[in-house]
Amino acid sequence: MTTGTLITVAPTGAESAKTEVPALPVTLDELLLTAKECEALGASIIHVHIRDDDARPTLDPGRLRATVAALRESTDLIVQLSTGGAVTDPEADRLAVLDAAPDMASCTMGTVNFGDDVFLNRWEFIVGLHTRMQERGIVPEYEIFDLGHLTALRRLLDKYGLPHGGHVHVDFVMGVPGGMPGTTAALVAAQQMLRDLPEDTTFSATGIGRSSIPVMLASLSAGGHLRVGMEDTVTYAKGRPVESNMQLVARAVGFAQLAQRPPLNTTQARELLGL
Ligand code: KMH
Ligand code: ZN
Repeated sequence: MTTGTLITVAPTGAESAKTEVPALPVTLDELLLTAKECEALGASIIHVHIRDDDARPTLDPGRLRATVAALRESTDLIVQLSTGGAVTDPEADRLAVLDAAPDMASCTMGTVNFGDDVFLNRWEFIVGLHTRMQERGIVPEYEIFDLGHLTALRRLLDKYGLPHGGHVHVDFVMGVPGGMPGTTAALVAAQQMLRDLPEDTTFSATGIGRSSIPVMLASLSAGGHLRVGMEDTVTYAKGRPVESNMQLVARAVGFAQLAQRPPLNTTQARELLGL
């Protein structure tokens, strides 16, 4: 049984506009302040999407490198870069994210309808991400938007071997319109499918929008970990916009403590993830 809880903060994402969500951290200074405060509250991993000077999502290699360096300088958080980017980002730019040499990077395990868009993740592209991360010593977080993505993960590991460090960690991204719903039933179904993966595989879960709280509670009670942040949730409660990422991390920490699974610190998190 897992004793502590990994808490990942996903502060920015690629979908919300700064004009509509003014509290969204989009500059490097805003990101660093958020990172430091979330670490102090109990986050151990930061899942990073960056923005350009006009607050639009970007995968600019120089900016990504500078962001990784600045986060390492100011925090002890595990830096996980998004290779998902925005739905419009080309594969080559998404692969080039790994050149910024983060501790971890996301690796989405299949294509999914994403609201009115399609989040495209071809098999060959997934293999490219997985094998490059193996070569470069980057630990993947396999993003699971639907149950079939776990079948794809099993196939990937069977054919190409374990990730760097030997530990498999997945993140259930639930409640995306087009993916699995953010319900306890779906979380349990996804957890059951982990039986086909290495025995010590760990999972975190995040619920988009109003599924945030049910998914957190389901994940904690099933022995899973938590991801929260304004990438996934911009409404704290009915009629109440999220004020900051810290507000979401503080709520997640409170739930984890209630479940008697307090947050793992960054050293414990690195140990668990094989970093
Ligand atoms: N922005 C979504 C299209 C990831 O970061 O790897 C994809 C996403 C997943 O956020
Ligand atoms: Zn993301």
